[in-house]
Amino acid sequence: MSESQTTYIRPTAQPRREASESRFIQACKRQKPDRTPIWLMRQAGRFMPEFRDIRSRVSFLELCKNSELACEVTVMAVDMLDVDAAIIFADILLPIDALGLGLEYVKGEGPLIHNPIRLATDVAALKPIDVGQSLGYVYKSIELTARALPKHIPLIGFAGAPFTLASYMIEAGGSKTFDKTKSFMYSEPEAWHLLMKKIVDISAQYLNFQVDAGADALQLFDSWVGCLSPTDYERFVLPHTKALIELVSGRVPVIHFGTGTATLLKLMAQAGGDVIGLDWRVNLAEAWLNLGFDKAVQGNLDPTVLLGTREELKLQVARIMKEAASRPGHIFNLGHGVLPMTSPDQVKFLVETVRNSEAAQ
Ligand code: 1CP
Repeated sequence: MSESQTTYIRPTAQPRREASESRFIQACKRQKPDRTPIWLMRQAGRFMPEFRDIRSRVSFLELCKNSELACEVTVMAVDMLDVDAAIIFADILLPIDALGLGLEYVKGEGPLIHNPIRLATDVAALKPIDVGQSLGYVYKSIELTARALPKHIPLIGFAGAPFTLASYMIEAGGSKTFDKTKSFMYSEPEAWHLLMKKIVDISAQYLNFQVDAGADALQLFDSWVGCLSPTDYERFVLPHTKALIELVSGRVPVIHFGTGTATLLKLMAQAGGDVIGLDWRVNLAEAWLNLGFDKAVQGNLDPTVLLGTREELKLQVARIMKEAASRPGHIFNLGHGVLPMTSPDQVKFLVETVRNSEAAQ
């Protein structure tokens, strides 16, 4: 699958100068912005009544594939929450749909993949896809959203990291133990590495294509990679994630995020990324010291703190700001996505609290 096979559907978008000089992008580059930027993973989602209202009329996949609606939802979250960055409304599993593995989102149960990868022959049978054609709707969503957003708000494009994407393909959905993924990895190492290479190839095209469409930064979600030991990460994941990040680097900042990764952070940094996303299980100051201050960091409030009192929320925000110590290169975020039962008012209160935090000045 070579670059030349890709038929990008539109020319490269016009650069958005103000967004590319925004406080979020400055922080990604470890410059010192006027205050700590904040955005939230899953900021456009089920915690918002307006989102649930739209979802009552269209299925999740329809929403992702309807670029006008995807644009509306992305911009709505920024308008309502007053955050410093937008993330395009899409899903990490869309390339699985494009690959023809039969992706379905089952109400109340999450994603289901009808034709999972179970055998080495399933990996060999995966055909290259034309990203410009099969995921062209994401290009269009980004292009529309980059135009619709306030000039100074950067737009984040994203993809699942190779391990997390492979885990969905093999498990046929979400998992707690990742037993099928790991047993495939251990018993079919050659097929595993081929699968990871195929995912890297598609994802590199997909992410570069998002930058062409107007994304000002990229985030790689390795949400479930924390289920691996450091040695297994090094053997089965690192070379592939590194190859992917190399293929998309140098154009816009890249955020490399995972959860349960306390023991993997240094290896993740080795794989690459301008910014490393931290979950709440680590102390931000210690994690940053361990990573080295040549990386920016993003995080790391526990999303469940939003379900507690405002006093507790203020305490925890103050603690995180203190851990970041006004060092250039901190982007405030949750340690994982906003939970669906979160009150929108509490999310707005968090954004205001970070904005008014003394250490943010
Ligand atoms: O309305 C619904 O029922 C759909 C819920 C939903 C939403 C709002 C899904 C299904 N995906 C999304 C949007 C989404 N997903 C966004 C854009 C919105 C935003 O962040 O503002 C992004 C960035 C994602 C990324 C994503 N999808 C991840 C990585 C982040 C994370 O939470 O770790 C993952 C793992 C997915 C898979 C996925 N998609 C949807 C669900 C319910 C899941 C998780 C399933 C599981 O737990 O395994």
